[in-house]
Amino acid sequence: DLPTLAIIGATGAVGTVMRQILSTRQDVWGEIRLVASPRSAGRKLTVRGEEVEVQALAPEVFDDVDVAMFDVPDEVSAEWAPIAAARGAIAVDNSGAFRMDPDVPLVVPEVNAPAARNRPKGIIANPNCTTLSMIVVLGALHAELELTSLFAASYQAASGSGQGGIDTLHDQLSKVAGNRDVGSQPGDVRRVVGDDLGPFPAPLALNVVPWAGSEKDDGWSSEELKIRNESRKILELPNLAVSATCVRVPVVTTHSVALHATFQREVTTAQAWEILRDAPGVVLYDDPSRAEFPTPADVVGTDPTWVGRIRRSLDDPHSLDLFVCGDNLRKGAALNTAQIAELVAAELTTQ
Ligand code: 2RA
Repeated sequence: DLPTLAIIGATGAVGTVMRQILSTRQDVWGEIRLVASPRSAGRKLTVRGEEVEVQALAPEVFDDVDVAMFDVPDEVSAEWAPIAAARGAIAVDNSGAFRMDPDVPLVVPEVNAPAARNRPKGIIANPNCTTLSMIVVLGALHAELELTSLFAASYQAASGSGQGGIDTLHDQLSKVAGNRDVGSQPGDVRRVVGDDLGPFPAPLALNVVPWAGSEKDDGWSSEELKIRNESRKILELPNLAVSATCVRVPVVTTHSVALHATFQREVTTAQAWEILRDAPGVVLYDDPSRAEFPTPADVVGTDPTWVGRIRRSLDDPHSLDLFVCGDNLRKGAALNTAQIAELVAAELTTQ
């Protein structure tokens, strides 16, 4: 029998992409249960071409479930993933609640699939979308060259802040559209977009905002620390030197990251191309003479991590500079969660 899957948070932005992804996979799951807050219970949603009624989150929804995917806020996962595990399901969690728990593996199937088997709490965590936008490329390079330090500057899309982020960006863009004067005087963009900045601390239309996430010690943002801590855990490099600056840009969906990565071994641009051309889950798109490099507008809606602008550092033969783009709602969230769940499904069906 094929295993039973429950999606907790089936109605949200990531849950919607998850249902699309599961609809392209016909032979992995038996029953698929859709679960959400009591507010959404009773709604009918389509998955694999069938209408399924949404159930309200309660302990009984996990009965006979093999894998439960969580796409809900941290506090909901913190409470309910252990309940799912206690009822016999493997929980695959896309919140921040368990990512740094030493008894919970943090898994990116292309990079550290075997880690998914060691899950003493019955919980597997999915990384943050910014980490996921770059880690498949870094994992492939690290496997050959041994990463020793990383500088990352992100260009994060509005949808990383949820539907409210997308709506805010569109509202602001419609206010500035057609106004050819706006953007030439200090404060004029703020005046035109108004006081309601949605989830962002500054206007996002016609702007870039050097802040994403919540405030942590000494000026760092939560997003910057996630890049550092999660990369260290996934790559099993607890002392990896990492500095990140996270920036929000007026893009709807797809995060980009500019990377400066230093390796134990010397590297050439041609060698990096060779590694990345064959890396699973990666598209090498790197010919600036033909305007070939990844951009969010071209990458959105696709599954792989795209990489281009690969250059060996002019000052250090051990370092590369590169630019990556990944859809933050697909590989950055729903797709990686689905891939982890499929690893577990394969394990269960071969037992
Ligand atoms: C963001 N990475 O882009 C976050 C979402 N988890 O805001």
